[in-house]
Amino acid sequence: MTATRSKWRLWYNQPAEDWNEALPVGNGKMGAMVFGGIVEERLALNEDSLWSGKPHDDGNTGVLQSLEEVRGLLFAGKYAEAHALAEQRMVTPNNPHYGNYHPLGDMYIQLELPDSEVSDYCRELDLNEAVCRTSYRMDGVQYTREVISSFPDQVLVVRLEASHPVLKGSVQLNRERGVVVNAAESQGLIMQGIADLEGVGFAATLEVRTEQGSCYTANDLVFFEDCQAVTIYLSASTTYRYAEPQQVNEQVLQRALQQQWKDLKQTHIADYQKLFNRMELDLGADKYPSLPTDERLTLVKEGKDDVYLTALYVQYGRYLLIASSRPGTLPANLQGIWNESYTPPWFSDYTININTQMNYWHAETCNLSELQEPLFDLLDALIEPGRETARSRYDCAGIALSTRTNPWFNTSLRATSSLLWQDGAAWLSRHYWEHYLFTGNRQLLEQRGYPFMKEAALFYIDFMVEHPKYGWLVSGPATSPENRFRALDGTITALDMSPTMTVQIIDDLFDNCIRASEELGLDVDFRELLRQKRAKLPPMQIGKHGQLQEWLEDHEEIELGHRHVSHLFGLFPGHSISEEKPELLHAVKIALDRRLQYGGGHTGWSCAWIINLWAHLGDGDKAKSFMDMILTKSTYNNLFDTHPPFQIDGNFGAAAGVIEMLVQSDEKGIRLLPALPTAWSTGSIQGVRARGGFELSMQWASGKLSSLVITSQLGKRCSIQYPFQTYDARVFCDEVQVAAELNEGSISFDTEGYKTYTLKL
Ligand code: FUC
Repeated sequence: MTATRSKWRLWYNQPAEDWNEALPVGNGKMGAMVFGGIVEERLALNEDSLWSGKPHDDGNTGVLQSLEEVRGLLFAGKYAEAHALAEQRMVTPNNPHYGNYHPLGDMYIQLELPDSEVSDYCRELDLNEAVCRTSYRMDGVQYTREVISSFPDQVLVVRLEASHPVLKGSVQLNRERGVVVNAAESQGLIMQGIADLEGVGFAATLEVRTEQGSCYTANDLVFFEDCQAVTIYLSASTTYRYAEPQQVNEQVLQRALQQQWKDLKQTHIADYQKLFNRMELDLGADKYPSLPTDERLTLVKEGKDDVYLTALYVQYGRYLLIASSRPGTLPANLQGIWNESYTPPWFSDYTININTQMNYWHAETCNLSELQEPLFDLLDALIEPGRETARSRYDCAGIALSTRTNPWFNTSLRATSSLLWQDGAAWLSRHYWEHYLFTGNRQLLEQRGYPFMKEAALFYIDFMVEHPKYGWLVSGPATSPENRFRALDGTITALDMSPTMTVQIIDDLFDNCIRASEELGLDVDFRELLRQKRAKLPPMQIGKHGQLQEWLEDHEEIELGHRHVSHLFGLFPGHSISEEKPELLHAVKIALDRRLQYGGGHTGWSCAWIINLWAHLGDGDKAKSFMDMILTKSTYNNLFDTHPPFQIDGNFGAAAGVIEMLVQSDEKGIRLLPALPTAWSTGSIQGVRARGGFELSMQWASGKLSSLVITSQLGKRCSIQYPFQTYDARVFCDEVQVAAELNEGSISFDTEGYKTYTLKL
């Protein structure tokens, strides 16, 4: 086995020099960054639930007593006093027990190799098989190494092979903090420890099997010699899920060891491909097939165009979600599941004022719907703590989630007044609703989605108050994440009542709740109440620069290029602003242009959001220029997004953005090639999903659609928007022509009773 020629792969001619060059594998639970060293292999290991800290009570005393006063001061335009009082009474300092996502440790494999030249070195991450490979030749011997993290067998496996029985070396498990490593009874090691600050207890258990040669354990090392092949199996678990992690590891390893390596690997590949193979993408000819990934990236940084690298980035975004978010695991955190630091940026938590949501923006469109399950599990687990926070902080029903949460389900951390933001639950609830729109899974909507959405809405019913001057229903004190402004009284603050994003999120939530309750035939009175309240929300306002205003008043922006573009939520991921409201759409464009003129989009995720916004403004060339910016400014050699440092949201958000350039959908229908850039004039996509339960495959040439096949999973009416009048548009189904209404640039037809349609152009 040497390096493959799989279509989708990241590959390099040298080992990783640091963690940001290593290659990620994962099964949602166990992750590793593989360095591909020649003499020494390092796998930096992770387990998704390995958190320091523990559940704790932040105490919310004082918030409620100050709420009316802070609101009164904001209504009176006394921003300085409101800010001071909120800082004093409404913030909750960081509690160390909030904890951090911690590394599991490292596996080191040392090889004793001849003192000779290395040739034919290659290190690759094969996205078609989810296998990480390293291969090289020395002294006439071919050495190969494969690493997988298997979801079906819940083990991480390293397989070393040599063309002659010469493999000699050792395997070790290590961790900088708080572990004991012991030899197992067989040929293995057990590493056990407890994470800091009364965090989880954990165990990593390793077993080594060899073909030919011998193998033995001494101290905390497993040695092997004269082997043709060495297979290392690792299982890791924590007390977050199991009372006895070590016992669980033993059971997992027993099952894995009964299988031949090739069978275990095949089961892993088959399981992975069930997800990965659902979508294909081609944005044009690959100009540099013989160049390794890092060299391609350098070319792009020098201004060359590389459509394959963009398509690879999308497929990598899909790979990374499959590797970091599987049913039964925790959702992908700020770094997915890959982290080597004990003090990772922002705790490597769930930051829910954009980042966690962005992690899942591509899940539905990229045909990985079920990978949202961990997010839904998190949401359900947040209901009780969210209720408690809503009650104790604000005396409100429903649930209140602020800027961040974590596997301890903390819902009360608001360390400065610029984090006084309550809209986390409302924003996250749209993932449940969108999941329904894409899949039609009514049972999930009824049992979990709608109850969560309703809880989120109940909070605002209680929390909103009438603005004394305008009569609008407003929510606050609140912020436009994480931006500040200079108020009329000169105060620099983040606090206001109902910033634009808050209005848009509440509007979106109420709208979705109304639709869901209609769909389910539930809660007629509640639905009516939501309609009444929704009608009283503040309008979208246009400010002095012609921009969509970010706050209720047209405050002076102080950081004109701020990374968040919160007030543009209504364009994407929301859809309340569209071409039906041209004035607002224009104001969005001015707001976006202003942000960019002053350096906006400078973090990876911010740039990724901007791709999606330009896609929804219908400007493919601009959208592409920000995809290029991701590659040039915010991408490490292993194609991880960098904030900086590494943060995975940009990987996912940019993948989503590319898809939004090709297909968009809402209740009005499906738009084909809504923002196709000039440079992607010929291409194809298969298996992309649209709302209404549709799956599409299409090709385009010279910038025009040339074929389209639609598969309907729910038998719903399908409306397609594309300038069909320039073509002879007919819809065929099994050679039977389906009656289609041909309107201005759109085509609609019923899919009832039919499965697959081919649109002849
Ligand atoms: C938000 C952003 C930061 C960072 C953090 C994890 O707070 O403003 O840029 O991405 O999340």
